Order: sequence, then structure tokens, then C-alpha cells
Amino acid sequence: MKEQKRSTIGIAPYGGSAGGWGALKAVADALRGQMSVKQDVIALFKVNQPQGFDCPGCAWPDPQHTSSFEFCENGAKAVSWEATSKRTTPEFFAAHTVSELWQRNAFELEGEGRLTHPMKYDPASDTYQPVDWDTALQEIGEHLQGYQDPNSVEFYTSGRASNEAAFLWQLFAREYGTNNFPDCSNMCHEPTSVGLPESIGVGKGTVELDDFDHCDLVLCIGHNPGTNHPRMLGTLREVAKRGATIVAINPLRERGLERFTSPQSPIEMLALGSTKLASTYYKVRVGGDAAMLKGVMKILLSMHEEAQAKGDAGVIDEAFIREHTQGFEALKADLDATDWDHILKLSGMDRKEIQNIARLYADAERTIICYGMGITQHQYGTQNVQQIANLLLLRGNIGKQGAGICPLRGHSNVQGDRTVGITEIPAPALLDRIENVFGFTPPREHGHGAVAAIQAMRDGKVNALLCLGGNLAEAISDPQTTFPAMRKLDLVVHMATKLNRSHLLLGKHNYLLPVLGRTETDMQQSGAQSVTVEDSMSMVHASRGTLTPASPHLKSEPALVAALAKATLPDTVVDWDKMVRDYNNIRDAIEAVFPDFHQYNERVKTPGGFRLPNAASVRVWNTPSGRAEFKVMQGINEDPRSLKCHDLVLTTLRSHDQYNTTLYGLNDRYRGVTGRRDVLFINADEAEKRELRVGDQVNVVALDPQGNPTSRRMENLTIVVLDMAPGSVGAYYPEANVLVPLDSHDTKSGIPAYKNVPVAMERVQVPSVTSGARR
Ligand SMILES: Nc1nc2c(c(=O)[nH]1)N[C@H]1C(S)=C(S)[C@@H](COP(=O)(O)OP(=O)(O)OC[C@H]3O[C@@H](n4cnc5c(=O)[nH]c(N)nc54)[C@H](O)[C@@H]3O)O[C@H]1N2
Ligand SMILES: Nc1nc2c(c(=O)[nH]1)N[C@H]1C(S)=C(S)[C@@H](COP(=O)(O)OP(=O)(O)OC[C@H]3O[C@@H](n4cnc5c(=O)[nH]c(N)nc54)[C@H](O)[C@@H]3O)O[C@H]1N2
Ligand SMILES: [Mo]
Repeated sequence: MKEQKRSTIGIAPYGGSAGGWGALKAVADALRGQMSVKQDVIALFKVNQPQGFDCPGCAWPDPQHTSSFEFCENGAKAVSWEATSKRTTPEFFAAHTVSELWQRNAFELEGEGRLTHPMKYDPASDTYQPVDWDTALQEIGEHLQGYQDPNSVEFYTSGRASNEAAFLWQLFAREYGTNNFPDCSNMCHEPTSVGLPESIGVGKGTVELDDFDHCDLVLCIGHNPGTNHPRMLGTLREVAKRGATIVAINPLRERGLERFTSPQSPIEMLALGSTKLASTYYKVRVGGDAAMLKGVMKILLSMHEEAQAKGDAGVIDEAFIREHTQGFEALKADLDATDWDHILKLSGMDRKEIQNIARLYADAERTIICYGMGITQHQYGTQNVQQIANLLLLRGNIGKQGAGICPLRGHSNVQGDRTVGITEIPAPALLDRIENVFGFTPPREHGHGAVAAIQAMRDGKVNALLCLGGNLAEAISDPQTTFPAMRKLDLVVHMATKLNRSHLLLGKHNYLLPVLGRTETDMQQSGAQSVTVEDSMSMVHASRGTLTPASPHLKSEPALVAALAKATLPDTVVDWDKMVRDYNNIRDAIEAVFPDFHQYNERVKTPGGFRLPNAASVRVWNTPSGRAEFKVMQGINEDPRSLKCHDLVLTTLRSHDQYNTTLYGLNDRYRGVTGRRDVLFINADEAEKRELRVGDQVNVVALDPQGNPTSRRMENLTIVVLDMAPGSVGAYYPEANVLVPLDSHDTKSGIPAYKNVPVAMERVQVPSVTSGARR
């Protein structure tokens, strides 16, 4: 009988396309587990419709005036996860001590269902106990009033919060006296928010959905739409069907970028067909993007020179560069000085491949570049983003139809939260406007982002952490530093829908406050309320929940933030009750502070909403020079560890069954993993070199800047061979955060280098068992 390693259980290559029947089955499984059939039908049909709620799944925009719902497997999972009939009640908390719950993982904790009551931690019994709202609010307010320094309080925001909740949150924090706004953006697209204003004068993408109907080429760098932005597959499918070219650049061959069966297309579903998406797929080494981008630009410039020598116009847009940009000569000098050996070594690609990308780019009249966490979560995340902008500017691909830059935002309103003031580095003009509109003087001093907030906690400088959603403790790097740092806090307040491990990291005084989700009816004095969100393409639209709230004790986020503010600020100058009575009043206030939202309440009634102005998309450059700027990156990736090209660089990945730290299940269908997450992805040659086979076990050890092993390690990971770039390995987030030191982050934006962890491997000897043996 054939020998099978015990550890190959649940590992088998996936042969199908993305989407299709597999997606439908996955949704059916998720719905059966989490919610009743009647509700799911109602809920799903109202997602992303003019009258329904915005899908909490991702920030990809909707086609305007959508009449039938846009089907998406992971959106359906996100909705059913929130609309579950399971409840985490006071009885549940009474039956389990916090120490006991701490032993459970995210899947088990959130799997208990929705939080139902406000809870307060009781040290004597080591349990969370119910507390009435008034007592909780009053006590929290008293604690906050007691701290001498407002900058000893951190106001965390997760990108799920609506514009209305986020606006009130920043107003509360600033009236309290701090700009400490650690938020999930700091771990996500901060390099976009910091890098693009320097390059093109706006910290957001420049494309609209319509541009995908006009482009000739889409470059998809470092994002995985099959899992994280499934509705984008529908757009890419149309691009592919139209005959335009899609090129994927990613260390992993992700199924979602290769082939897609549209659940909206009955013909494809019945014929078991699929649409081929990426016409070419290039595997860049983890952390090798700047090298690849510089290589492409270098070839573009030499193609240009050759063409001009022959008397042709050439491939870069000289007129655009002359009229609209500055810094071209410096960029050229930098590219000339970058040598090919270095580029090829760090990108892990061969020169022919880089030439092919340059050729396709030169031949395309209109190019869109999409990118995600594969670009941003690096020591050089900001500079990676700026190299993408450089490449686009060389051919005038910003501010023309069918072209532009397209960062794939994460949480469904992470962009909107930034727009309405969640930032630790507020522009003076923003603070002036807040002062003019509300009449209090907001603090001018810059505050903490996510990494700085944890560092301040570690250093004992923080009294309180207040979290508007999210799971900061698990989302941030370095649990070895983060967990003890959080345990030093005096006050911890979480506003959440479901239980997670951040809630179990106790300070001295702890409150867990349950809130309404986006799918639920939000009833206030003036009636049922809508909130608004902004998608990845600057479209602002309304979202109105329709389901009965999970418990009668829930507060909406805007109402809870207002109540906290009132309890904390006895002399507040803001009329919080008016804001909560009717959210139109919050939107009027947003409009007063941010003139781009003019006629907010009126315009948001239009189905599909309205687009916020985006200067770069009409070639107005709000940079200091008034021009788009080519930004030079010194070197390629001067992390000494990567330069030495040590054993391997590890990247942290999301599975297909997870939403950030929320685990819907333990499968990763497209990568062929079922029922487990303790795996290490590696390419066949790298495995071969080390005599490793699928199912073998290894320990992964993070290296220090000198390339020496550290105490950061993950033990007993099982080898899964995938088609991926040499020199690269992958493991799941958040588990792999133990390998990422807090201090390993982009110096410009502060984003943790989650996707750039040099590691070594140690083989673990495990006994093999005969297949069919009882387990
Ligand atoms: N279902 C689901 N949807 C989600 C989320 C979720 O967890 N689940 N999260 C939401 C959030 S908050 C975000 S930010 C987005 C995240 O969406 P993505 O940006 O797609 O995020 P990741 O899955 O972390 O990584 C994306 C890709 O980067 C590649 N990659 C890794 N390292 C590198 C590298 O060095 N270079 C390059 N070029 N590529 C690399 C990986 O192989 C992977 O395919 O999705 C949002 N939508
Ligand atoms: N190693 C590694 N680490 C990463 C990443 C990575 O790729 N690799 N990605 C990073 C990225 S891009 C991000 S955005 C962060 C994610 O950081 P966070 O946004 O902090 O984390 P989530 O896991 O999305 O938060 C999940 C929790 O949010 C709460 N929640 C859900 N819906 C609501 C709601 O409507 N209201 C409220 N108040 N609470 C709600 C629930 O209690 C749930 O447990 O993680 C980052 N960390
Ligand atoms: Mo994100």
C-alpha cells in the first residue's frame, strides 16, 4: 500500500477556474452554517442596490444603476457572517473565563455569533459581565476625564466604519484633544496615501469603472481579486472579452487572475466554461517589484532612444512629460545607474520577461495599473507605489480616458474614513475648517499611526485604547511586543459586532460594547437612517440596513460615538443629539468641513451616488511644484537582508476563506488547501533544492538584519508546493505576524513590512503513516 504522510491531509491541487459552481457551493455551505434561508435571500438581494446596504466585503465599485444584484462568493460570506442567527450572550460569557477564551482562535471566537449586550470585565471572576449602557458610558467618560494628557489615549478606526461614524469619531477625539488615529489604513494603503500626493497630488486612485471599458492594457501587480475583490473579476472578464490585455505580476500564480467563470453568466456556468483573464503571468520574487518596475522603465527608455535614432516618435510621451511633469532627468539618471544584475537578482525574473512587459506597455495606448498589498506592505511600500506612478507618467497614462492608477482599497469604507478626517497627520487646513465650523480648537500636534501607537503602549505612554471596530492586536505585526504592550493599558474599550482576541487582551478596566452592523436597520428619532461610504474609485453612495438588529441592546456606531463624547466632554460645543437624531445633520456637518461634499444629502440620493473630485484625473497636479513629479527611489530594495538574498523571503497571505483576522472557514480552495492553515507555500525548485516534498514539515525562522536567525519562529508548518517565484515562500496572516518585528516597517508611511520577511527553514522529522490508517 502506498505510503502517505499524515500531514498531506487536506492538500491537493485545485484544477478549476475561479468563481463558478465552486463559488456557489461555498456560499451554500456558508449560509447553511450561519443563517436561515429566508433572511439570506432577502439580505443578498439587497446588497449594493440603490435601496439596499453596501456590501461589507470589499471596496470595488458597483456598476451604476445596478438592477440585479452583483453576485460574489466572498461578499455573500461577509453578509452571512454578520447576519448570522448565532449569539454571544451574557450566559456565554458567564460560562467561560477570559483566560479560557484566550486559548481559542479567531474562527472559534467569532463563530459564536453576534455580541448582544454591553459587557464589562470583572477581574474577580475573570469573566465579562453585563453592564447597563448608562453605567458603562459614565464610567468610561470618567476614566477619560481623569487622564492629564489627551495624547495618552488612542482612537483606533477599522475601515468598516461609515463616513458618518468616522466623522463623529474624529470630532470626538479632536475635541478631547488628540490626533492619535491609529487605523487599519496604516496597515493597508498608507503608502498610497503618502506616496501618491507627492507624485500626483492626490492620495487616491485616478480611474473610474468606465475606464476599464476603454483601456488596452491592465497590469495587475500584487493583488488577488479572485479572493479579495471578487466583483472585480466581472470587470476583468469584460476587459478580456473585449480583447484588451491583462498582465498579472505576482509571486504566486493566483487562480483568480488566470481564469474566471462568471456566476452571472448562465452560459459559462452550464457549459463549464471560463474566461481566460491574464494573457501573461509573471512571477516576481517577493519584494522584487521595485526592481521589476525599474527594469521595465529602463527598457522603455532604451526603446525610446532606439526609435528616435531611427527618426520615429519613440515610446515615451515627451509632450506630456514637458507640459505636466518634473524630475524626468533625475529619474533617467537613476535608471541609468541601476545595473541589470541587481535588477534580475532581486526581481527573480529574466530579462526577456521584463522586456515583454515593457513591449506590451509601449504598444498600449491606454494602460491601467492596479495594485494591492503585494506592493504596499514592504519596507519600501511608498517608493514601490511611486515607481508605479513613474511608469504611468512616462507614457502620459494619468488623466486620460482608459488609463490611470488603481489602488485596490481594502475595507469597504477605508477610503471614506480617510476622506472625512481619520488621519494622524492632519493638514492645517482641515483643522482650521473644523475650528471654523465647530468653534473648538483642535490639537495641531501630529498623532500616532498604528505602529507608533503600539510603540507608545510598549513604552508605557498610553493610558487608554478605544477601538471603533477591528482587531488591532492580531492585525498589527509582532504579537510578542503587542500583546504585553496592550496589557499595560488602564482603559480598553472595544465597539464590535463579534468577539475577537483583541477583546481578550485585558488592561485594568475593560468594556466590550456591541454595535449594529451595516446589514441592520438603524432606527433613530427621525426614523430609519442611511449611512454613506466611499469606494476605491471615489464614488460616495448610501447604505441602508434592512435586517432586524441582532439584539435590541445594540447601538449604532454614530449613536455610540456621540454618547461616548457626551459622557467624556462635559463642556462639549458640539450638538451630538442633533447629529444622532437625523444623520442628514452629520452629513451637513461633513459638507461644512469638506466642501467637496457640497449638496451631500441631495446628491447621495442619486442611485450609485456621486464622485468626489479627483484633481489628478483631470491633470491638475496639487503638488508643491504644480506638476506631476517623477520620484526617484534610491536603489531597489536596500534592505540588507533582501540584498544578500538570504535563503528565502516570506510573504503573508490571506486565504480564500478569511476576511482579515476573521476566519469564515479553514479552506483555501484555489490554492488547494482544505481544513487547515498550518502550511508553508514554496515553489518546486526551492523545495527540491532542500529535498523537501509536499507534506514535509518545517520550522520557519525570521532573520535579523545581519542575516542571523532570531527567536521569531513558526513551528511545524507543512510544505505545499505551488507555482510561485523562486526565493519566495508564503504563510497565512495573521498567524505569521509572529515573524514580523514591530520595527520592520516602511520609514515613509510606517506600514509594517508584512510581505517582506527574510527567513530560513529547519526541517522537522515526522513519522509517516500508511494511507487509510485511522487518524
Ligand atoms: N474575502 C476577502 N476580501 C477582502 C479581504 C479579506 O481578507 N478577505 N481583505 C480586505 C482588505 S482590508 C484588503 S487590504 C484587501 C487585500 O487584498 P489584496 O491586496 O489582494 O491582499 P493580499 O491577499 O494580502 O495579497 C495580495 C497578493 O499579493 C501577492 N504578493 C505577496 N507578496 C508580494 C510581493 O512582494 N510582490 C507582489 N507583486 N505581489 C505580492 C500575493 O501573492 C497575493 O496574491 O482585500 C479586502 N477584501
Ligand atoms: N501579516 C499581515 N498582517 C496584516 C495584513 C496582511 O496582509 N498581513 N493586512 C493588514 C490589513 S490590509 C488590514 S486592513 C488589517 C485589518 O485590521 P482590522 O480592520 O483591525 O481587522 P479585521 O480583522 O478586519 O477586524 C475584524 C473585527 O471587526 C469587528 N467588526 C466587524 N464588522 C464590524 C462593524 O460593522 N462595526 C464594528 N464596530 N466592528 C465590526 C468584528 O468584531 C471583527 O472581529 O490587518 C493588517 N494586518
Ligand atoms: Mo486592508
